[in-house]
Amino acid sequence: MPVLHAEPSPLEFEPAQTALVIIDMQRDFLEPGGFGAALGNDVSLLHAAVVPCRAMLHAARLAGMLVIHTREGHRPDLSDAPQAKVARGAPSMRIGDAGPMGRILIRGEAGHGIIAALAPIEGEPVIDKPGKGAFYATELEPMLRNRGIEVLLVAGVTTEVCVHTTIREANDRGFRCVALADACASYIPAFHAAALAMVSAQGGIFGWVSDTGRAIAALR
Ligand code: TIU
Repeated sequence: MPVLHAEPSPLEFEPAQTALVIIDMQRDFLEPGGFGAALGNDVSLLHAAVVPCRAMLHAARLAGMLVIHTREGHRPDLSDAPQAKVARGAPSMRIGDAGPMGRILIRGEAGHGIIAALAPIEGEPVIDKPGKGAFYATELEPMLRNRGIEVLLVAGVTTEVCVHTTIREANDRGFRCVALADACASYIPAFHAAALAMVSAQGGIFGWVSDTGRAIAALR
């Protein structure tokens, strides 16, 4: 069985029981004029994750692993958007407002789409999620259980928000999670580092931390 070198310990994994989960690599978070920018963030900070995600995606496809993509967003009528989320803070544009890539964080709009470099292909499920975690109000858990998935390699943005929430949700459900450090990114670099440290601390309280170089080497 392949061994993934990781902190705090090596992890044996069966590729057929492992999924690559790429979180929210959407134009709304990575490109100017979307939700991330509306919150006042420098979206260029997320670009560091694109090439590692692409390399991991390629390796996972070659290995025949399950690849799952997620997108954060809401129905056009906002019926699945908590008022607390829509009203929060003082963004330049709120969820549902019209922006240069269409309505902010709304399903079907250009900004809601996954960036071209990481576009899903036939057979790769795309999970539309209304929250931060990919398990909340989605079909992700049965999808993983039905395929016998036990290990999740997790990449995407942002490390401390949707990636971390998903890893926490998965950990409580019994999945072994590996955060791929270089394939994750945050608008706040100190939070990226802290979020990764939190995963592997205390003997791996939420899981493991590795990187795409080590994960791709393990699949060879
Ligand atoms: N996908 C995700 O992380 N959603 C966010 O809103 N992240 C922020 O860091 N704002």
